[in-house]
Amino acid sequence: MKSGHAVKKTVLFIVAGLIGAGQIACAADIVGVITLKGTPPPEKEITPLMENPDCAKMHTITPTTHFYMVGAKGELADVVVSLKGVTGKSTGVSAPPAVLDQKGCLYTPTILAIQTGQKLIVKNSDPCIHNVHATPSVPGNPESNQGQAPGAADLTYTYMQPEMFLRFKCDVHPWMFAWVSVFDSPYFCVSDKDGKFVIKNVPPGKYTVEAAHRKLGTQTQDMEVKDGDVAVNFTFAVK
Ligand SMILES: [Cu+2]
Repeated sequence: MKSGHAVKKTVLFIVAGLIGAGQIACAADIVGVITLKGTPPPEKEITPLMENPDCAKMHTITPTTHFYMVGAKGELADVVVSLKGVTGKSTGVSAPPAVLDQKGCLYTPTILAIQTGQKLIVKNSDPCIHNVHATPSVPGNPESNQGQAPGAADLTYTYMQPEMFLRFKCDVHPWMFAWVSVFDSPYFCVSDKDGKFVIKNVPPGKYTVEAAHRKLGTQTQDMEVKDGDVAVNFTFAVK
């Protein structure tokens, strides 16, 4: 009797395993590399930062803008890649919070992406005050403007409407910017320093993949997810 129970359990495990394997095989990852052709304009030194004593003491060399994060072979970071027009699929409410930090009188990262309903936590790691000023342009995403003293509690933001490059600025330090893209699905990724991106667990179907760079504009490619991972690469050119 005991062994019969054990056999039943084993069968259940096998069936559960097969169902699990089936689900994994059905969803695939979209992977790719973003490349920049040509030499981008030089980044600008943020000289006002070094004129502010509180901020200057946290730097030994003058920081620059980060408009084109490009590697030796043209690997382009900070490109926001997403599945265009996929809405109503957000898992943001249960996703771990995204974090935007203020460090050395700069936002880090400067480009990030979140889901609708996902918490965005803004930290102040600096020994000086910042004024976090979010300036959305899509109706339904609220503007907000809050001072954050050194050691103050983290600020938390949530946006319910998709928006590309929602701007965060600091009203104390006018050179501080971050751009947060909000998607109504989990299907997006910001390219890393190797220009790579992965959009995970995409259900089968036909999609338009959109790659958006804040300075270089937007490109799209149509593709289909069937039963395996799909590669989609993008090349941007300096205008
Ligand atoms: Cu600031």
